[in-house]
Amino acid sequence: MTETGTPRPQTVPRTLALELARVTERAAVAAARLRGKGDEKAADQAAVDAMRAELAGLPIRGTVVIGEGERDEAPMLFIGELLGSGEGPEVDIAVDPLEGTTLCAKDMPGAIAVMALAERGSLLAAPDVYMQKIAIGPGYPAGIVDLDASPMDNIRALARAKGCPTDQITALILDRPRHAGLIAEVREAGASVRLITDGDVAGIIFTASPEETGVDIYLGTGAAPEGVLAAAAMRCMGGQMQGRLILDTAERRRRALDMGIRDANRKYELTDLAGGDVIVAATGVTDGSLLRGVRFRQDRIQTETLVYRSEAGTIRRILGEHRRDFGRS
Ligand code: VTB
Repeated sequence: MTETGTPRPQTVPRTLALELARVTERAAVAAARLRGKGDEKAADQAAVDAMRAELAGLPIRGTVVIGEGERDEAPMLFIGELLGSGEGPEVDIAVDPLEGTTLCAKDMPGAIAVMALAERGSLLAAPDVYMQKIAIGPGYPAGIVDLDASPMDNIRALARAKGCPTDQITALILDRPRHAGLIAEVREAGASVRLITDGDVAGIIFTASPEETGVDIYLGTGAAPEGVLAAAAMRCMGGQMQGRLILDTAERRRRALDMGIRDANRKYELTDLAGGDVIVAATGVTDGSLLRGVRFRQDRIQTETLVYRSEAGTIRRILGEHRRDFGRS
């Protein structure tokens, strides 16, 4: 509402929430048809094609800000691609048609199709490099954890704020050799570590509901595009997050510069990553603790989708029932 009591014009109309659900549903179903087949590329391509086809008909003037890659390396959903019917609001689009390609190819828990649609210019256009990330859920004083503080200090500060000993804190970390030191330090602080093999968009989302997920904090380095998508979801859920791109080679710095990033060491706050009104949708591909995977029934296909809106803070869980030819016609 504005001060005069009239509703603020919506930069991202809320009716697009259902449209977004359909986009990720369709991508998830396409990927799920290739679930467990051991072919990451084919599953990813199927999700990309499905997502792009569905986005083409949306009443938006969209620009891909986070996509499958920079223009010369990705034929579809490349950064800068214009999408939508050409009528409607100007928006930024961030997509990860199949987050967790390996999880899908191996039919392991946690693969999702995810995207965000935001006010034009409000999502960080990040190159596909690594990003150091930290995230906690809502309800804590601003700034109690910080990307530049040691894991030990962050765990202690979080425990103090939560009013519990450090051994009741759980940190979620990607299981990678690069995180060996981080994992050791978090355990030394007394906290537990939950490891995931892939899928840190969901990993960060878990921090927003620690009572359900048991995850209090996300720490570590994952992909930057996923960082922006996770930030968009955190904007809707009210958590805290910071990120820093890892621009450790001249080539990576040049790619970042091409996308307008001059300060290679900048610490991005949540609203630098995803600033304006945003809608996020995610549909489960494989079963996971965030979302149930696609179910192929005799004559129906079932999907489960979460849709988040930053403006009102609504989170909707949508169960979809589709005909068996969903996405094929
Ligand atoms: C993460 C995670 C992805 O890649 O960002 C990770 O979100 C990056 O780390 O699901 P690695 O390059 O070490 O895999 C994924 O696991 C897969 O895209």
